[in-house]
Amino acid sequence: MLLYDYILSPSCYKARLMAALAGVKLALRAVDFHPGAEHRSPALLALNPAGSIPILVDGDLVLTESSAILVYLAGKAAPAYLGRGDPAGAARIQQWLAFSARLTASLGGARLHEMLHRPGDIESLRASGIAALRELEAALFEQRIKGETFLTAVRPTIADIACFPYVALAPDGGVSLDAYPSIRLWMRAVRALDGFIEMPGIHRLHELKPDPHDVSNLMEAEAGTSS
Ligand SMILES: N[C@@H](CCC(=O)N[C@@H](CS)C(=O)NCC(=O)O)C(=O)O
Repeated sequence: MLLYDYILSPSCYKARLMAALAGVKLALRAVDFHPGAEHRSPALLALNPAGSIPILVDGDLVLTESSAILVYLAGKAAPAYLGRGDPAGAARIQQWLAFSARLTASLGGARLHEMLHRPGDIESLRASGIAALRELEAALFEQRIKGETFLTAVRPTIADIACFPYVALAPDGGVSLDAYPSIRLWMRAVRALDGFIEMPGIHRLHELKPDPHDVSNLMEAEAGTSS
């Protein structure tokens, strides 16, 4: 499987992270996203007319949406990441996959504005990002009350992997995560998963890894740190 990839892209990182968690070996083809805008070159537009990365190629199959790539990688090698398959659970995962596109547009847009000087209304991008973070915080708080660490269950699913990167990188766009304790606990749980990999700006846990399924462990760990 070949991933058209850019190391600083949170959307590409979703695919790399899912592959790592699933134990799938990806061949990486580095795309000169910046400054070369290679994702808009004729060769890449032929693969993805939308002009975005990641793109995953597996034989004749070409996937150009990160959510579809997560479904494919999990389906191939880590079906637990697709949830239990009950109608409500499957629908909730889809709900979060759609929500992740709002994170890309808002927090991702703010990050592109700040890091690559993309034009855009930074205050409006940040405001939409903060609105999305508030929704996420409320949902994760509810999950914790139910004793569930992740977005749809006790165990992580592709919903978590789809939402994690742009949230974790929100500070790059000037959006602080200080006001969202449930989000910070959830990010720790994701970073503690077996097989977790880093990207620039998202690091492994330096502390002794807590059990991501034990909420009280996570709360204690969070209380003892400022990150
Ligand atoms: N809907 C796409 C969006 C991915 C996306 O926004 N990728 C960024 C890189 S992180 C991109 O290629 N943007 C094109 C551009 O900014 O020119 C997906 O989820 O795969």
